[in-house]
Amino acid sequence: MKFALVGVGGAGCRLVDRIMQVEQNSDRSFSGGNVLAYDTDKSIFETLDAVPLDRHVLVGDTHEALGSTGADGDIDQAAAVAQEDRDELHREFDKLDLHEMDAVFVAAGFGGGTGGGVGPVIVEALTAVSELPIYVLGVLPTTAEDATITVNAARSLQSFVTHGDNTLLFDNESWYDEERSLAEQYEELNELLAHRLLAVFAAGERQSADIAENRLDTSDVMRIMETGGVSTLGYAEIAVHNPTTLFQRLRALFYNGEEETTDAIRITQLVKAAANSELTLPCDRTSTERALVVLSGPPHLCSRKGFEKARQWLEQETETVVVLAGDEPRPTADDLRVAVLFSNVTTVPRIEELKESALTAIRDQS
Ligand SMILES: Nc1nc2c(ncn2[C@@H]2O[C@H](COP(=O)(O)OP(=O)(O)OP(=O)(O)O)[C@@H](O)[C@H]2O)c(=O)[nH]1
Ligand SMILES: [Mg+2]
Repeated sequence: MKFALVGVGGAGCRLVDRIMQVEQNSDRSFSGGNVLAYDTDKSIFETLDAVPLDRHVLVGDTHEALGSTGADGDIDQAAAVAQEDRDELHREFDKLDLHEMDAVFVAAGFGGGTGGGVGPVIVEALTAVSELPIYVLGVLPTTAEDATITVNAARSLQSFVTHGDNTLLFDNESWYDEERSLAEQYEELNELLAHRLLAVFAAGERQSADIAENRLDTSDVMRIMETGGVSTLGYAEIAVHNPTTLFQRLRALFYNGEEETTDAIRITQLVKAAANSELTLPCDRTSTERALVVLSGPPHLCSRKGFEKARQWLEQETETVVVLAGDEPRPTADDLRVAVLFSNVTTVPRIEELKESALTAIRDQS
């Protein structure tokens, strides 16, 4: 799938920058440089490595209400400024070659003033000007952060889900290490999310792609995302011995006569491990509406039988009729990777908790 990337606020810009770095260091092309980074705080732009200068968009610099460090957690102020400067913000969309894209991802930290305030305005505007699906890549805060951040996140979640076509979430609370400061872990967390996201959405965008057995189609990914609502990703990988020459392969076959069965079992186990892995947003898997499973690795080790069995298992496990599957061949790889996308999950304890904490915080303030 080809998708444009739009980052809003600190978390959004850092995430987009990380995803672009992965793209530049790989043989894949998915955004093709179609990127924008919006923030009310200009200091963020100096920290970006991959997003080029002409794609940095400073929001609200003519508004005195915003100080030199931007919205600073004030979601209402940020949203008001974005609404006022709407036309200027939209003009930047012209830099994106949307005709070449299948979708747009708008990334933001939901707890931020800028991410939570400017983000939904941008999502709404993109929906209005483009026929493409506008997906949100959102980060939920930790429970240890300020009440303002919790309230922002609960409020912006509502707006993002309303305006976006699907909202893929990452929960900092579930993933960060309490022993260390959160900011210190941003890079690792972003890396982890980028890796999972690309395992699904950039599969098939390799320039040297072989023909896959069961090729993952962009239309399949879009069909899974069509549900709207909130989505989450699971992931697992294992190292494999990948004999690449014919001689090595024949020798492996000679020493391991039951190769095919073991390959099938390995694939089934790997899909189960991915589905049961810690999700980017933990949830009850049976509450998902649709699911997608993507397998990637050396084609001769991607057992078709094992993969189909695993897909059926996932169908039962999630009590879902629509479970699509696809694979991405990487002939010289020495690992197998499986990513699972659960779309429109409705039983999500972290979201209930976030809403309750936000209500308590609002009550305490008044
Ligand atoms: N995983 C991850 N989370 C982040 C990152 N940066 C910020 N966050 C989270 O997102 C929340 C919002 O932070 P920012 O994105 O910096 O806020 P902003 O959108 O710039 O908004 P203001 O600075 O308030 O204008 C934080 O409270 C963290 O929970 C990041 O790089 N990675
Ligand atoms: Mg900021």
